[in-house]
Formats: sequence, C-alpha cells, structure tokens
Amino acid sequence: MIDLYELAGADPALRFSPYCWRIRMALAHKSLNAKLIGWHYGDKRLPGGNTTVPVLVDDGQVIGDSTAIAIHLEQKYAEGPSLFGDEGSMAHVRFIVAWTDTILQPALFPLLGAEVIKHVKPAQQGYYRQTREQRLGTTLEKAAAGAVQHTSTALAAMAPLRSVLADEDFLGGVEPSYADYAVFGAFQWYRVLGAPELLNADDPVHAWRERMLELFDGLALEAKVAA
Ligand SMILES: N[C@@H](CCC(=O)N[C@@H](CS)C(=O)NCC(=O)O)C(=O)O
Repeated sequence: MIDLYELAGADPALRFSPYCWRIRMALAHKSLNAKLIGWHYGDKRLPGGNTTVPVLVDDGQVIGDSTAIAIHLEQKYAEGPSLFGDEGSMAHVRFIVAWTDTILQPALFPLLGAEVIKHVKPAQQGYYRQTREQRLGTTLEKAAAGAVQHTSTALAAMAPLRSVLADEDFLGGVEPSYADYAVFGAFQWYRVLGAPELLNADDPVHAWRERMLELFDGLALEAKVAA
C-alpha cells in the first residue's frame, strides 16, 4: 500500500508540482499504483514531520524528498525496470536532477510564480507571495512582466538538454530514466499551470516533451490543465 502526498491547487484536481510529477512518473515506470493525496500549502502536517511534498508512505515507511523517494523505489522495487541504470549512472542522473533543481526550474520560475498564486487558497497567498518573492528578489508581477527576457534565458539554459535530445530519444537513451522524469517535471509544472507554449516546434526538446507526455498511456497528457 503506497500513499503519495502531492501538491494540489485550490482546485484539488490541479496537480502542478514539478517534484511531485517526478514521482508520479517514477511510480508508473515501476508499474506501481499509489493512492494520491492532495496537499495544499497550510494544510495539516505531512507524515514524518516533512515540510515539503512529495512525501511517500510505503507500507508505513515515510520518505520525504523526491530524490530519496526515487532511490527508495529503485531499491525496494529492484525487479522492475531500473530508474537509474547501474551504480555509475545514478551519479550522472543525480547531476541532471541537480541541474534541474538549480538551473532549469529557477529559470522557469519567474514565468510561473504569478500563475501559481492564482491557484493558492486565499488564506495561503500571503505565505506564498512572501516566500517566493524572497526567492525571486522581486515581486511575482514584476517577474511576470519580464517574460520576454525570462523566456529567452530559460530557452538558453536548455542548451545542454537540446544538445543531447538532438541525438537521443531520452536522457536515458532509448528508454526514459529518472533523469527524464526530473527534467520533465519542470515542463509539466509549466504546462499544468496553463502557461503559453515555450518551445518552438522544431526544437528537439519539444519532440522529447511530446514523447514524455505520451508515456504510460498519456499519464501526464491527461492531467488537468489550468483554464
Ligand atoms: N527537495 C524537495 C523539494 C520539494 C519542494 O520544494 N516542494 C514544494 C512544492 S513544489 C513544497 O512542498 N513547498 C512547500 C512550501 O513551500 O511550503 C524535493 O525534491 O522533494
């Protein structure tokens, strides 16, 4: 019995957290079913004293942090297809996860913060604004007003991704790996929030994103998108 606590919007069907999407995809990769439990900023405390989602509860074992959850799934469900490949590959995948956390997602965030707050319950909007504006160093609205510049910065940040995906179907090679799920989480965050198309149709990243959306019978494609 697996429970996955994941971020929900004020509309509980809207699931836009990039970190939670990593785990949704990783569970599907291992053909595991989980009960999805929506959690919203300010909701009751998460299991195990965790303060961020995703949190996985697997037969009573509580694991917080998306990378720790992915490693747990890899180790406990070792018989399923590997998320990381061999031991050396895990370090490479973790580099891509770290690139997503520190370069890709921060490049996209100025384009998204003003969208996210529309889906935060009114009582929690002050908390969201204060913490995220501190991170941005400006207001959510000023960041959104710089969309043209932020878009070009984000597209430039994707250069290493573009370079690999020009030759490979997935970051994992012929099959997707956890590296693909980590990077894809950022694109699914953008997509579920209903933000405008970011990628040119001839960008290899665009073709890869389409392949990712089709995986697992369109798991990500079918997710509710903000109106
Ligand atoms: N390092 C964590 C980061 C997770 C994270 O930041 N989650 C956000 C949602 S996308 C969160 O729960 N934020 C709670 C808050 O800001 O209060 C992971 O990889 O799981």
